[in-house]
Amino acid sequence: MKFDKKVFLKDVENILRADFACDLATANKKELYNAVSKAVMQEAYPDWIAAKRQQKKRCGYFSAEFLMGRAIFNNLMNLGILDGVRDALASVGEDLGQFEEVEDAALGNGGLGRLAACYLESAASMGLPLDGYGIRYRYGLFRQVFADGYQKEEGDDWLKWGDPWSVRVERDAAIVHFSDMDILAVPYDMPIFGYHNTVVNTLRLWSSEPVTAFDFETFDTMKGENKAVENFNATKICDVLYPNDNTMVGKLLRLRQQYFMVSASLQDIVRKYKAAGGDFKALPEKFCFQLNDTHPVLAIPELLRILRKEGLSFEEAFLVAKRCFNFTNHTIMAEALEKWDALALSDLLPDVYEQIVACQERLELEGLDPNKFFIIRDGTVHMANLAIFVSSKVNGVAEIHTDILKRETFRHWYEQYPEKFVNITNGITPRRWLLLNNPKLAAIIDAKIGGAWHTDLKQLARLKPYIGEILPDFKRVKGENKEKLAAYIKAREGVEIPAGFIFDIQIKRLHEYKRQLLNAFSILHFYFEIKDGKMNDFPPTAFIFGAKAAPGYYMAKAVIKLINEIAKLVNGDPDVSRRMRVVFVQDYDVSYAEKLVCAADISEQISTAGMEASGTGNMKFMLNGTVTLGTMDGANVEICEEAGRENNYIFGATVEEVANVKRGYDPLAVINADPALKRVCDALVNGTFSDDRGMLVRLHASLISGHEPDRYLVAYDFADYIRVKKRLLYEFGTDEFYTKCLLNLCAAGKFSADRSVTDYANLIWHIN
Ligand code: 26W
Repeated sequence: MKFDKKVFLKDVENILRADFACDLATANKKELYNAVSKAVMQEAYPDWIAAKRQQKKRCGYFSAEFLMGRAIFNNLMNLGILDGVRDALASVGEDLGQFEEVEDAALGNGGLGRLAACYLESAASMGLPLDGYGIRYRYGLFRQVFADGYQKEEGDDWLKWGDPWSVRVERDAAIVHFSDMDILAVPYDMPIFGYHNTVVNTLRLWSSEPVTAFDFETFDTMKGENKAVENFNATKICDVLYPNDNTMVGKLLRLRQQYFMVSASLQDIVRKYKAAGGDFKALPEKFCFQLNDTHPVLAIPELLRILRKEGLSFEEAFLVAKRCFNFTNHTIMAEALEKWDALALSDLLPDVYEQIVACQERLELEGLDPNKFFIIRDGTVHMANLAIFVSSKVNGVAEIHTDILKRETFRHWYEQYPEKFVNITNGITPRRWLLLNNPKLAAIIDAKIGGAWHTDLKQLARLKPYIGEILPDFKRVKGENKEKLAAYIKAREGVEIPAGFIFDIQIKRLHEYKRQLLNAFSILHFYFEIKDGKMNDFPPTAFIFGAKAAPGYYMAKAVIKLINEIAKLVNGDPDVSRRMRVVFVQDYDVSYAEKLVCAADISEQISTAGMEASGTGNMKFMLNGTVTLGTMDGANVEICEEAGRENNYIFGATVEEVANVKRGYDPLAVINADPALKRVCDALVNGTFSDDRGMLVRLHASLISGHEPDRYLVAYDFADYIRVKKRLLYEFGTDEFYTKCLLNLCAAGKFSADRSVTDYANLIWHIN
């Protein structure tokens, strides 16, 4: 984008006057933020409007979550005006950095939502016509605070800074029909700017409003109909994002949310397609839809419903839908696979349910074994099965994950329809996750190989011959990033972390399978060793955690409490705190991640093998020149393929071993046979820690008793983890070690979301 400082400041001043009745001299931070953002938006409108008019085939990315993070810096960077705006503001005595206080748009939980955000950015940067469709939650993911080491949740009022990057598009409003009420869906469009290329795609988020407040003239079909006034507050549908990551809660409100977003999106798309004179049987030539996990799968019966109303036979509609939809699975955890009670669904959405029944009948026509192939069974609707049956392609998100889908989770379906299944390994956008969050490292790379890697990440391989040369600069920049992070942690958490320590970081949602507990156990073990004088040469290390636990996930919250207790013990013990610090940062989010990722020495990716579909945090660390301490799980496997296993620190049971170990596994025997492990486990229940809620006792019990004791093999992998982690800590700091870091960076090319979306475009969407 062309940038003229004078024009820009004039625009800002005009907006300040019109919207806030103030000027540059008197505007507060929020007013300035809104005016600056809107001034940029004004400049971008022509390209955006032009893009919306394009006729070529587009893909809709349907997702219940988009974890966009903070928009302003990313948008300015992609438009090529980051420095221009910074200078312009500086010339009037304002610091662009002040907008670091602006709330993240946290309309997502974790990996799945952040992936959607990365894909939108990458598609725009690659010039691919991909638009996001989702929900404009009034409150995003809860804000986390610790009280006495226990997690507490607070509402996330992300709109309190305003929403200058969105436009309300009332003309595209749609009415969503439930059996007990009608709800108005109003879209808010957010531009998605490609990197330095004038492409502008759209993220369309739907907001729910009462129909009664709306101008009925817009809707011919509604004219004269006397709609009952709802006693239900329509805005409730979009009130809040469900904070569960990986566990299905069968709440009717969630079902309403899911239908609300897909119905509004499809009604709008079909309405425009029809107005342009489109033949419905040719719809797949103009549109396809990627279903981001099962959450938007009601789109399938909704499209069938709409097409049948338009006069297509079921078979015709079915064939159109099958060509339009594709489905991505993001987890093999059984508790996350969505299923809905058939009665509840048919009560709330009778016309939609009818289409699901028709799909079940269509499936039966294929003459397959009904014990293996079903959509509705025993009064339950299986959303993943519906998605597989009525779609063109089904994909997993890393090689190992897709293999497990084929071999286990969806085995029968794979054997029946092998051509449907493809792998698309996840990726991350290198703009946000290197250029923006680590500009000094980016500059080192630019100076050696130029800037082509910004949109072609495989170019990083060309840095390999220069590793020796850039080593000193790399170390210096890493050190500076660590200083910055340490200052930030001091300010936010009140914990002192010497920047000279090794920064060992685990950041991701809190889940038992991700095994933050295993990491905590290792820290406790090192603590005891240091106390006993057995590790007087322990390399000074800061163990840093960031994670939110679902509010109803008891065990996850117990792990947070444990780690906070360990932090208190370690940091408060002068014998040990010279060699170790522990901090669990509060309210970990995308913006915090940006600061942590560029300052890490060790990336902890330690899930039980077979459980982490891919992971994308692992890629962010790698791209910032960090070694992985991890299991052979998810994309870690491919990271080792690309960067060399010898340049990372791999431990633990493999997928095959996990399956074997689980037969007749006796964790108590493992614990009793290992005095170091026993000591750590005992600490949970022998009064080492304060815990007035008895959480740690239950954590302990989960390892040794119950239906499936130590389900995630913490005890089994403990010894190997300690062995490899020790080796890593003692190897830290040599030139050899930093070379490993840079070899990882050079090999990160595969994990660009630019590659992922290009794969989707070629193999699945057939768009360009
Ligand atoms: C219905 C409850 C629910 C909520 C969220 C079920 C499932 C989910 C998501 C599928 C969980 C999720 O975010 N999965 C993560 O997706 C990432 C992107 O593909 C992967 O990198 C992570 O490994 C995977 O855990």
